Amino acid sequence: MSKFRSIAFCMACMIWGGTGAQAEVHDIDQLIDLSALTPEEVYRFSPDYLWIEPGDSVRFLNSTGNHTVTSLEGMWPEGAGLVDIEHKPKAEVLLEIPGIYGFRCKVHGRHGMYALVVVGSPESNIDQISYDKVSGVGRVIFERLFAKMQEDMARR
Ligand SMILES: [Cu+2]
Repeated sequence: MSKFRSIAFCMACMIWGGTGAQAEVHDIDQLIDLSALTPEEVYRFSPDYLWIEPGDSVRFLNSTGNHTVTSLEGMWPEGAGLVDIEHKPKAEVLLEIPGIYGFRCKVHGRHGMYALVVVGSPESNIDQISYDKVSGVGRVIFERLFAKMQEDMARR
């Protein structure tokens, strides 16, 4: 296949995806909301939970100041590339491998700044989820996020 044709083919996969569905880009913002009542609401990802399809991307906004977007050890599908974003107003992450992805802010993780993204299906790593790298308040946050995920699993 010529170089031109292989590029054209790849663009077609990106645009149309394997199933014919168009890949989507989902925004997750990073906030410092000083009007919030609790520390875990002051420092947060918004939204802090998404269920997306393989091949979709998450565009993280405002990884600036002290915020980072960092893969959470113990909540990351095997084989998926690690993420570590800082000092970027916008950064897009393509998520192709199905599973549960945990994200933390390195600075505000202790205040519960975590997010959970399910790509396709949680099956691949749902049995290997570990809270070892999550602080006390993080556990409370993840219990809420996992409850949302279980509601979605029941619906699917
Ligand atoms: Cu932060």
